[in-house]
Amino acid sequence: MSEGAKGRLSRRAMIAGAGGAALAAPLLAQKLVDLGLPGGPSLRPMDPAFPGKGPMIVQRIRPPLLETPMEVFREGVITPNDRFFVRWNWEMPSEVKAADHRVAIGGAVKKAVSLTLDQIAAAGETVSVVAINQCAGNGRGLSEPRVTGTQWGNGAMGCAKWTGVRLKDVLALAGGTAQGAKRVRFAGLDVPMTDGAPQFIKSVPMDIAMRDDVLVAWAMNDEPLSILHGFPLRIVVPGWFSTYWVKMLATIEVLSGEDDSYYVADSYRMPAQPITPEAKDFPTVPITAMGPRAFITSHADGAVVAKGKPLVLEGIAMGGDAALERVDLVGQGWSIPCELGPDEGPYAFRLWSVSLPQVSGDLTEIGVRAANAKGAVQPDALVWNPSGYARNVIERITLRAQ
Ligand SMILES: Nc1nc2c(c(=O)[nH]1)N[C@H]1C(S)=C(S)[C@@H](COP(=O)(O)O)O[C@H]1N2
Ligand SMILES: [Mo]
Repeated sequence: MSEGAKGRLSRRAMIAGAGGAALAAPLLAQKLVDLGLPGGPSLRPMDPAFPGKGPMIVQRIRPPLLETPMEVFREGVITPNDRFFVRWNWEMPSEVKAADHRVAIGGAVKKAVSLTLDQIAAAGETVSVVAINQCAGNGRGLSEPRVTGTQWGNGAMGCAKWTGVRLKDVLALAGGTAQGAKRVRFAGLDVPMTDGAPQFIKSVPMDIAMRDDVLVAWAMNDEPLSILHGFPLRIVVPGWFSTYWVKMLATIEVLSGEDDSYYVADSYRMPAQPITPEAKDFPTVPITAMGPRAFITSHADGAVVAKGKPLVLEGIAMGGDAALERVDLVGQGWSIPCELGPDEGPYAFRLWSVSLPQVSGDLTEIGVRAANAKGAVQPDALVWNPSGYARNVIERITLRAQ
């Protein structure tokens, strides 16, 4: 590993703390944002008072659920740390001491170990990957009919450069996994807030755990992870929804069987086949890999554009678990290919733009449709599911010509 990266890990702050008081601070100077949610209250406060954060849409204060305003995605493919969305299922510790932190590796390994941050950093080559961290419930607030869960707009996503070591190199420090090992499970330092509630633990199949780009990461956009984003270490699984990207990593457990824990066996699952909202008792599958998505960021729904003039539309797109192949601007029965911006790797956002020579009238219900290298294309109609997971329907807006 490079000396620079090693230095970064050991030289960084000994303690990262969000400051419980700051987290509980009243929402001062509230500005309200309208997320355009069809099925219920749509206004949310914007609050700049969270530690290390600029203005964020506050979905919940404790445990924090902070959404990124869409205009942030205009700035480029990297989402700045101070505008990156935050999601905790349970309360997170408000302080973590790096020197005392250990990651315990156990279960179906040759030798159970408890590792310091320096031992993790020295596990292998330091690797960086630019990847989108997207909540499985991103955009679920736009579902019709309404679904349960945090009513996110589309700002529960962000793209960062993540730096750490490979998970497989960390597992090797425990002598490797036993034959027949099936899954690798992760737990953080956060614990349930109510008695008897399940801990937030998640596991991935062995073949995913052994991928060269699945990391135990300590840096996000070249800064140590903040407490909100999982100081001191988090799992990064490029192309998979961030429910698997366990923060404040404290335990790695290799399983020799299936995972029957709540957040894998009972939650974060989707109907195996499309269902209607009335359906009961249907088979489910875990949500895992992401699909392609694209967003118009240059114009909001209802924006006014100049009639008779040229128009440039811009935005961001992602391929999901494969490289972005193309983006098309689509209207009612027409489509125009968009130009793609710089390629930061298959798991990153990519900018797109398209120039229309002349606006002749209203642009009604236009959207952008992304397709990825695996042949997945964004659907025209919402594939509704009871938790609004994995939304990737084409998002449409109308522009008024004047
Ligand atoms: N320890 C821990 N890790 C976690 C979670 C959690 O509640 N606890 N939530 C997961 C979910 S559901 C999401 S969407 C992402 C959010 O990552 P972020 O807050 O860094 O954006 O963290 C994941 N990792
Ligand atoms: Mo999530």
